[in-house]
Amino acid sequence: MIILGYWNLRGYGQSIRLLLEYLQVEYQDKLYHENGEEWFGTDKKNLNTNFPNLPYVIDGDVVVTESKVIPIYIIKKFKRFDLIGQNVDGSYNQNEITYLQLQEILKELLDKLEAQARIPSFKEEKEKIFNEQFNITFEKIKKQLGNQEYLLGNLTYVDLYFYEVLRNFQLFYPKIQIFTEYLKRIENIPQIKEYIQTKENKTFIFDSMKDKYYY
Ligand SMILES: N[C@@H](CCC(=O)N[C@@H](CS)C(=O)NCC(=O)O)C(=O)O
Repeated sequence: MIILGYWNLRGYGQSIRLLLEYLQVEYQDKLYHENGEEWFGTDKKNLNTNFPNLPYVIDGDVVVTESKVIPIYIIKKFKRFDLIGQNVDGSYNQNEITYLQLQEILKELLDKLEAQARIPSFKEEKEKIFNEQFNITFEKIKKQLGNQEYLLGNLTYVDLYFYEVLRNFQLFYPKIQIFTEYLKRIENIPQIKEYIQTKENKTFIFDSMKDKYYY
């Protein structure tokens, strides 16, 4: 059985959990306690890879780390090339490129939010920051989405990632409604719906980390 190892929080692990749920793969959601004892004390040293980190996936003898790479491993394993915008025969597909672009853009957006939210003045200035910095990117993504159901037309992993980015924005910007229909659409995918209703860990960030953010 695939083991997904990550801290007991959403973070870099959540969209990978959503992918495994979407694919209805049986997996162990190995959650590490925030005190880090189990991870740093034992498992990190014993993980059979030159690049031990969280999240990781263990699948038999295969160990994969790096949050952008793990989904590719899973998607290739289950031959769902469509979920990374690829054609089965490897021939050129513009979606494969747009997928990679979106992944970078969305990661930057999330990193920027997390960096900004660690600055004490964020609490007072967050609306201004949203309008001056984040909204520009959201407008571009809106254009990409257009009238399609998902960012590349059909569902890909980047939608599950974008979903998680939007959930983060909801936490820091509860009053701003963005991509509401799209969010609902993702949440209504049967496997995702089931996961949210039954297993989703509502704890967003460690209690200890909450102190690091201003919202
Ligand atoms: N580039 C890596 C970064 C991973 C990373 O920074 N992981 C953090 C949590 S988000 C961590 O605590 N890693 C455990 C460690 O450094 O041993 C990825 O995208 O997976």
